[in-house]
Amino acid sequence: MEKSLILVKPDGVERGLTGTILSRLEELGLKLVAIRMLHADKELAERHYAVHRDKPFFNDLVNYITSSPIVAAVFEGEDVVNRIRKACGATDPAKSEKGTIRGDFGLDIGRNTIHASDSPETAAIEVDTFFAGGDICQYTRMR
Ligand code: IDP
Ligand code: MG
Repeated sequence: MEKSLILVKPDGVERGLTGTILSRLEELGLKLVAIRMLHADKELAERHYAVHRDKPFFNDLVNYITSSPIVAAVFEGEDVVNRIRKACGATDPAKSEKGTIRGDFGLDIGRNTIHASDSPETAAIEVDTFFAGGDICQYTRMR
């Protein structure tokens, strides 16, 4: 079954939005299969954002995601990657629609509250960055 890795970023955790964000995803009928809180170090952050290594905002990105604890979670379900990306809204909160997580809670393009995998292939790599195989739980999601 398709998986997606999400991170509640420092601005989400610090403002007490973790539960709200996880609820929004659970309310889509998606199945939470792994979750942990952590304070990412530079090495982990650079690995997670490796695809952005050459971007001008790379250092800001790594500094921000390592500045305070985050919550990493894995959701599972049909078309889960696309469904979560839609629920997140556009990268820049100024451009994301109301009713989306970033549209409702994002502060600016850096502090945009949530990370979500952008393809099933990326998700598989990102899940492995934050979780061990045995961390992924199996159960039946009731509606
Ligand atoms: P995404 O999170 O919507 O997938 P990406 O393009 O993968 O967006 O960028 C990763 C993160 O880097 C974004 O969530 C955002 O916080 C940050 N970011 C993206 N573009 C910019 C930019 O132009 N300036 C500063 N930060 C940016
Ligand atoms: Mg991305």
